[in-house]
Amino acid sequence: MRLVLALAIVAATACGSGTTPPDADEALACMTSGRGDAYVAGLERTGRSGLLDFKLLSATPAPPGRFLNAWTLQINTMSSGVVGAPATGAAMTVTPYMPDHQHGAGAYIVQIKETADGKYELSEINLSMPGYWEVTIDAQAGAVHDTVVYRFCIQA
Ligand SMILES: [Cu+2]
Repeated sequence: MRLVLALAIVAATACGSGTTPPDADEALACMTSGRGDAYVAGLERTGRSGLLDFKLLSATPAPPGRFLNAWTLQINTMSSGVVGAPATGAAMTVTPYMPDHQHGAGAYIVQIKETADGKYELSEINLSMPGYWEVTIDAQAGAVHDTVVYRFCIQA
């Protein structure tokens, strides 16, 4: 009975409102588990389908931090593992998600603007809590569709 009550309290406070202090322990647990990507400028990932190449050219702040983030992303086509031409005019959705708490970025919608061929500025990426976040980028460039996930441990 006592255990059940303790678990209920943990569940209630894990994803609390702005009145609860940030959970520094959760950020530390994320780092220790090694689930997050180690941020470097130019962090490159091949999409799930191997059709697009994603390169996180820069992040503000760097490494990604709590609350609002802005990223510059280069997307190129890919064929048989070889990076090709810039993927211009891509339609994209960018979805931040905290799987451990099963919530996203609240009311914030990631803003996307192409500033050069295949180069996209993503802003208002709201990583609102310390801990493990997944940012899924889904891109449709012409007939080509691919998805990539960047994973970061966000500090308090
Ligand atoms: Cu959360």
